[in-house]
Amino acid sequence: MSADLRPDLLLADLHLQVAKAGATPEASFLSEAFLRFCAGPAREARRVFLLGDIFESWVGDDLGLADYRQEIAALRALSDSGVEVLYQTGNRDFMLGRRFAQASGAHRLPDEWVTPLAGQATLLAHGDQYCTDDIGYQRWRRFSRLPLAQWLYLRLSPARRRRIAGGLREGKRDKPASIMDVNAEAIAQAFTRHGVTRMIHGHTHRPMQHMHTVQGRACERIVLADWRRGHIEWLRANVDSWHREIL
Ligand SMILES: [Mn+2]
Repeated sequence: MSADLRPDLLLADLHLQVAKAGATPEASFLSEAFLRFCAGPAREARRVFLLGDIFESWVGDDLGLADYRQEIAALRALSDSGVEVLYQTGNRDFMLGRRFAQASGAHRLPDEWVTPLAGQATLLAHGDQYCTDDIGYQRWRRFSRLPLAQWLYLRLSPARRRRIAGGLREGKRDKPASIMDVNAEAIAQAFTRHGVTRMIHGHTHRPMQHMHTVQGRACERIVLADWRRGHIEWLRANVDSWHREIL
């Protein structure tokens, strides 16, 4: 049997918005771009990695499956076509649950995941866990991942859940840019903890290729771009190289 030469595609921070009557042009632009991606370039991949914040807001599977019906159907068609769809959750869509996985056919990965990619073991993450200078956020992150906190949240009314999610988005706007980026020490520790020399993450919306030296070893950190009007991007990892594809 010949080797599988299909590429892996990686994307993050699509921030897909709920498409409904009166939706902003931005919302439908992103949604249409995602549907085109799923029906087009993604079909040639071996694996598609969604590294978090696929959805601008996910307030529970009961509401999300209806809010994002088209996007989930597109993921289902993609996974049914034989492409492995894998995802991590971000700070916006960490409430993605089992019913999302069942409906989409996508498989959830832990918050840090090492996999062979473009010829070397690569650590994948959303990236918010490395923003350790934002102490308030890290405290919130720990709390919001507690099963009891999530259980209680899901018992609130839909309107209340949406209000809380909206309030959290607003609160983030006043923070200084410096604490919104990753912390160098947290990054070094992640390279060391997983024994890898390459990592790929999103979250910061600062697409870049960074070189780090960690315990004498050269390490590469690739930051994925967020999606916005006029800039749709994913990373294509081939057998032994990678590049960004930008629409
Ligand atoms: Mn994020």
